[in-house]
Amino acid sequence: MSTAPPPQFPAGFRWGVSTSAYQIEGAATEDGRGRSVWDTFAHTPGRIADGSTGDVACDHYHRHAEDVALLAGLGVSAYRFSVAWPRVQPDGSGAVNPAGLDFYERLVDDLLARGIDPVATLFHWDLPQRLEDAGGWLARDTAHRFAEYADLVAARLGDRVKLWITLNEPFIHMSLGHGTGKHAPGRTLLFDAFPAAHHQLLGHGLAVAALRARSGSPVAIANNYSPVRVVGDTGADVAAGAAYEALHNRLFTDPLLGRGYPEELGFDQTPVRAGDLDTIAAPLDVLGVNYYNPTGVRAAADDSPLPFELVPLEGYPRTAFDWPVVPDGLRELLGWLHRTYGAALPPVQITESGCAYDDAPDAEGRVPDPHRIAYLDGHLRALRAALDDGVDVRGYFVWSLLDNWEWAEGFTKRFGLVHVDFATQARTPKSSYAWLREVIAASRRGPDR
Ligand code: PNW
Repeated sequence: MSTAPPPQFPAGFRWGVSTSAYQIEGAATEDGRGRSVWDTFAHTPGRIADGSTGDVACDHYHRHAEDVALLAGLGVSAYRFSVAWPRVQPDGSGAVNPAGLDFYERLVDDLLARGIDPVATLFHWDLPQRLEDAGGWLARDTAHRFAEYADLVAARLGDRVKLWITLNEPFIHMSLGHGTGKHAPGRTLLFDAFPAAHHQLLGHGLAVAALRARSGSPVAIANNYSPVRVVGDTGADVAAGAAYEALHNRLFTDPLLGRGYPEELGFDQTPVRAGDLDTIAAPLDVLGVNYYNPTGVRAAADDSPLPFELVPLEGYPRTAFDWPVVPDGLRELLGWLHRTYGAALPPVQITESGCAYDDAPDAEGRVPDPHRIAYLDGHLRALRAALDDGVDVRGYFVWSLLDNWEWAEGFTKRFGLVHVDFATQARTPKSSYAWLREVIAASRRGPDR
């Protein structure tokens, strides 16, 4: 870690932390909540590394007041949470569960009372199981159901949520949820998962219109990006890098920013109907960027069904997830977005950035996490460099406030600024929490240090 003071950011820069509903809320069967694909998946033996489920998770549904106090103590200007669709509409369409909307209204009002901007993600992968039973995101109708749900949430909270995020990481939901089956709903369609991409994007576009009709707040989507590092120097390696870039970084962003789907991927365009691309390209106020690490890519072996092979990047420190720590990748990525999309690129907010380490309390009950401090310090310096390069970045959200239920990894990966003892639900701010609090406070004071 650099010993220089952390860099300064412009006045009005949005400091935040992010979470998602299924990863923290628990209370899976309370107050009328319906089942989601993640309830089904987590309760299927063999799917989750430690056999756990999100039934209780961080028990945030009952401890939200304590968690909002932790946000206030950190001094963030914004909090990104997600609304669980099956809490609001247990069957994914039709009847509304008033207790679900009441919960998010209490949370939003509590945040506002503390001077924290509520940033609401409408879909962070927890599709109502009833909709999955009717085809899920492979069915076009799900896009219309999503817009109906967005309208319901905005009708209640449209005057108080300060930034809407329609979808979280539709690429991961398509690829891991519908391509490889590592995530819910566990489909293994490989490249035939494209309809799940198109229908998510169509749902996004329809939801943008619904949100604009109900709320004056800006609208965004949160995509994950990974700068591509070609490993090898043959023409085939370079071509493989370009193919992976089209899949991971452009499949969703090209159509969102008015360019249509990248043709070189050769996806069957049957699900794309007249007018869909215009709906999807509805202007965005902000592009949410989730960044974790770059990806090493080289040409695949001749007998591979894929046009590329992913290879671990050597020579970097690694997190507990075995992801390489590459802060410069953030600057590289933002430069790539800036060059690739030019004037079509909306202002950016980093909607997720963070790392998992095996953090545990020491003999004094403190939780030192110097690796996370070094990680965040490096990424903030890279972000500052990207601003100096001319990229318009308006904020930085850390994943995550709390150690939480990390999808297929269960409770084995701790991403929090706050340690959670899952046996007692005790929350203990880690040393990174105190560090970030000082960075935010210093940034607010301005450059006279
Ligand atoms: C994101 N991958 O997920 C999600 O938005 C969060 O809910 C999650 O907790 C966080 O990143 C940390 O994983 C990802 O395998 C899940 O490349 C998997 C991958 C990337 C992002």
